[in-house]
Amino acid sequence: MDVNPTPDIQPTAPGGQQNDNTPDMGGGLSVIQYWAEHTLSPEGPKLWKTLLHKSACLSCSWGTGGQKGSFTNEVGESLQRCMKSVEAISAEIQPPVAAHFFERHSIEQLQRLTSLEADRLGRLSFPVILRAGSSHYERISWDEVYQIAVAAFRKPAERVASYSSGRSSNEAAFLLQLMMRALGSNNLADCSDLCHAPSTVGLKQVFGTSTSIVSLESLKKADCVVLVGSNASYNHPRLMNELIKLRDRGGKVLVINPVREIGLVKFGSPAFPVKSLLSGSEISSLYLQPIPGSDVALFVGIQKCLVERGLIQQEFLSAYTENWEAIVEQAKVTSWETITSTCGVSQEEIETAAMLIHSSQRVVFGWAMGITQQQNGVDNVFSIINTALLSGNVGKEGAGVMPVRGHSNVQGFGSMGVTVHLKQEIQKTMENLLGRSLSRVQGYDTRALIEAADTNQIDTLLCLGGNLYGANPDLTQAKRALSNIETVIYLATKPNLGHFNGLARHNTIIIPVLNRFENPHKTTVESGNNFVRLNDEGQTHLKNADLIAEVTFLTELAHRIHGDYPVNWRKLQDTKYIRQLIAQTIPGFEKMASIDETKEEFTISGRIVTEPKFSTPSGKASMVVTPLPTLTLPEPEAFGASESTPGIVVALMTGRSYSQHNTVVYKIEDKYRGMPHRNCILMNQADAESVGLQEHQRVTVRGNAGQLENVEVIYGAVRRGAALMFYPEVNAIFNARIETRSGTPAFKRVPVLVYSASTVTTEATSGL
Ligand SMILES: Nc1nc2c(c(=O)[nH]1)N[C@H]1C(S)=C(S)[C@@H](COP(=O)(O)OP(=O)(O)OC[C@H]3O[C@@H](n4cnc5c(=O)[nH]c(N)nc54)[C@H](O)[C@@H]3O)O[C@H]1N2
Ligand SMILES: Nc1nc2c(c(=O)[nH]1)N[C@H]1C(S)=C(S)[C@@H](COP(=O)(O)OP(=O)(O)OC[C@H]3O[C@@H](n4cnc5c(=O)[nH]c(N)nc54)[C@H](O)[C@@H]3O)O[C@H]1N2
Ligand code: SF4
Ligand SMILES: [Mo]
Repeated sequence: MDVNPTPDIQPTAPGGQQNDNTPDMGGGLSVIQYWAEHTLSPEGPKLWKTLLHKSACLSCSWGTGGQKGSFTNEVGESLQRCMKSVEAISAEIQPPVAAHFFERHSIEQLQRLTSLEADRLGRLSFPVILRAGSSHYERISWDEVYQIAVAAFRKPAERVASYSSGRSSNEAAFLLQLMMRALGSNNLADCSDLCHAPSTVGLKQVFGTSTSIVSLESLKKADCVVLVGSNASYNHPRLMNELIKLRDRGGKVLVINPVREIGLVKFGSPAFPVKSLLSGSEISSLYLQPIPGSDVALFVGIQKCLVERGLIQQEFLSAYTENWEAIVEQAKVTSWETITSTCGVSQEEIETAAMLIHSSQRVVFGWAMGITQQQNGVDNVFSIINTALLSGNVGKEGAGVMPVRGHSNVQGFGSMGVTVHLKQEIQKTMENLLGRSLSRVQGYDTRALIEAADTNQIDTLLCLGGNLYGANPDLTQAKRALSNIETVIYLATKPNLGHFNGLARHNTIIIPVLNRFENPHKTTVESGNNFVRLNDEGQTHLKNADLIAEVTFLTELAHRIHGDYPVNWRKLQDTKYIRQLIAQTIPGFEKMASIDETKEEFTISGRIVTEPKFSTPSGKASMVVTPLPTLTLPEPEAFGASESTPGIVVALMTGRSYSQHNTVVYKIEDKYRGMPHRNCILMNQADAESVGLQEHQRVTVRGNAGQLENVEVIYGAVRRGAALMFYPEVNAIFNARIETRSGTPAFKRVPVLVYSASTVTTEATSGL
C-alpha cells in the first residue's frame, strides 16, 4: 500500500462526535481572560509578587521558573507562564482558615465538604489534632505534636510508614528518606506509585536509567512527536508550545488517545498572541482513538508495518540493542486481525501512523497516564520504547522517549531515594552514611501500604503532602485502612478530603507548612526534563500564623528520634548542608555541592541520551517482548443487573478535568469537553443510544465497589465502548486492578455499568 502521510486526517468512526458545548479549540482567549481576572483582582498584587518570585512553578513537572526568572524555561526562553500556574498560586495565596473554624465545625460536617469546598477553606495556619473520641479538630501545641510524633515513630520500624506527594522540595524528600531509613523502615510510599511507576520500571529495564532521556533542547530538534495517553493541553500546557513550534517547522504530531481531546487537535496559545491565540494552531497531524488499555496492540501494529515493509533500522538494532529479534518475531507472528480487533484501530490507520514515524528523521515519543495507569502499564511503556528503537529514534539529538511526568517535583522525590525500589548506587551511599546496612525488608508502595493498613499492620504514618485517601481507588477501603493506623500526621498547605476522611485510630494531626515560594531557605526541585531548579527564599502572606517549613519539622522530628545519628539534623536546617549531602550521595547531583555559590541550575548528569550508549551492563538497550492484552468487559449481570436492565458496560477512563489539580478541584465545569459539572460521564452517543439513553439523562454508574447516582450523560468524542469520568469522586466506586511490576492501579480501564436508575435489581457485585 502506498501511504502518503498527509496531515490532519480526521478520525473515522467510531471515535464519537464532540458535543455542541465543546469549543473548537483548546486554550484560546479564555486563558487570557482567566489571567486578567486574577491578576487584576484584589489578589492581583500578591499573585504578581509570587509569579515574579524566583522559584519553580508549583503545578506540573514541565518546570517553568527558577533563577533566571519565573517566566523562563531551562533553555533560557522567556515564555509566559501558563494559567495552571496562576490557578495553583491563587489557591496558595488564599487567606487562612478562619481562627475558630475547627471549633465550630464537627468532623461529621467536614466530611460532607466537596474537594472544592475543602480547598476554599483557605490556608492551614496552625497545627491541629483530632483525638480519638473527639468530634472536632482542636489546636495543639508544638511540644505535644513532637511528643506524639516521637512516640509514634518508636513503634517497630516495619509498622512505620510515610507517603509523599511531589510538591515538596528535594531537601525535604532527602530528609524524609534518611529519617525513615535510619529508623530501619523502607516504607516510603509515594504518589508516583499511582502515576509514572510503570515508566520508571520500564525505562530502567531497557536503558538502565529511569527518567526521560530527552532534554528540552533535544525536543526542539524533533520533527515528529508521538503523544500517547497524555492530555497536555490541560496538564502540561507549555508542552503545547513545543508542539505548535514543531508543526510550524513542518513537523508532525501523532496523537494516540481514546478521547479526541480538543486541545490536542487545535490549541490557541497565549505564547503566540498573533498567530495562535485567537485562531488556534493545528496540533495533531493524525489522531488515533484506540480502545482503552490496548496501546500495546497498536504499537505492535506499527512495528509490524515497519517490519513488513523492511523499514526497521537493522544495523542500529544489531549494534546497540539486545533481544530485538524477539520483538521483530512477535510483530511478524501477530496477525493484523489480532492487532486491529484488540485496539479497535484499522490496519490502514496503523500503517499511516507507522509511515508518519518512518518518514520523520527525529521522533520523540511522549506519554502520560493513559499508558501507565493500566494493568499492563509496563508493557505499554516497553511497546513504545520498542517502536522508538525499531525506527532508530533513540540515541540521537531530537529523538527519544519522554515520560511526561506529574507533580512539579515528583521526579525529584524518586531521585532523592523516596521509593521502595532504591537504586543500588544510593543504597550503597546511604549505607556509608548510616554506617550500617539498610533493612532488607521490602517496603510498602502506596497500594501495598493501604493493604497493609487494612490488615492492621501499620501503626504510624507521616504524609508529606498529598491526599492519600482521595488518590486511591476504593475510598471505602482507603478510609477503613487509614482508620486502623494509630497515628497519622499530615503535613499540608491546605485542607483536603484526606484530612477529614483519612482519620487515624488515635490521633490525626495536621501540620501547616510553608510552600515552595514561602520557605525561609533555598530549596531545589527537579523537572520532568531532568533539570534542577533553585528556589529562592520567600515569605508567607499569612501574618501571625504558626506555620513551619517542612525541612524544619522533619529535622526537629528526626533530631528527637535519632539524636545526632547519622548527621547533625539541626545543622541541616541550613539547607545548604542538605544539598551538600545530596551531592555526596545521589548520583548525577554533583553540581548540587556548589549550587549555593554558583546559582547554576543544571541538567542531572547521566540522564539525557544523545548517543546510542546506555547505562545497562552491556551498554546496549535491552528490549522486552510485549504480550498483547486480552481486553474483555464483564456482562451487565456481573454488576448485579438483571437481564432486562437497559444498561451498558463500558471501559471507564478516570482522570482530570480542566480545572483541577489531582484531588483538588478548582472549578466544577470542564468547558473544553463540554461537561458542565463533576458528576458527568462522557460517552459515545451511539453507545448511549444503543441502550436507550439520551444526552443529559441522569444515570447510575456502578463499579465493583459502589455506585454514583444521578450522573449526567454527556456526549463526547470518546470512542465506542469507552467513557470518561473525574477523580477523586469516581474513586468511590471501584477497586482497581494493579499492575504487578509497578504497583500502579489501572485507573484508565475501569469496567462500569451505566444504566438508567429505575430498572435494575440490586445484588452482590463481587468478583468482577
Ligand atoms: N492542571 C493540572 N496539571 C497537572 C495535573 C492536574 O491534575 N492538573 N496533574 C499532574 C499529575 S500528578 C499528572 S500524573 C499529570 C497527568 O496528566 P495526564 O496523563 O495528561 O492526565 P489524565 O487526565 O490522567 O489522562 C490523560 C489522558 O489519557 C487518556 N487515556 C485514557 N486511557 C487511555 C488509553 O488506554 N490509551 C491512551 N493512549 N490514552 C488514554 C485520556 O483520554 C486523557 O486524555 O499531570 C500533572 N499536571
Ligand atoms: N481515579 C484516579 N485516581 C488517581 C489518578 C487518576 O488519574 N485517576 N491519578 C493518580 C496520580 S497520577 C497521582 S500523582 C495521585 C495524586 O495524589 P496526591 O499527590 O496524593 O494528591 P494531590 O491531590 O496532588 O495532593 C494535594 C494536597 O497536597 C498538599 N500540598 C500542596 N502543596 C504542598 C506542599 O508544598 N507541601 C505539603 N506538605 N503539602 C502540599 C495540599 O494540602 C493539597 O490538598 O492521584 C492518583 N489517583
Ligand atoms: S507548563 Fe507546567 S510548569 Fe510550566 S507554567 Fe504551566 S503548569 Fe507551570
Ligand atoms: Mo501523577
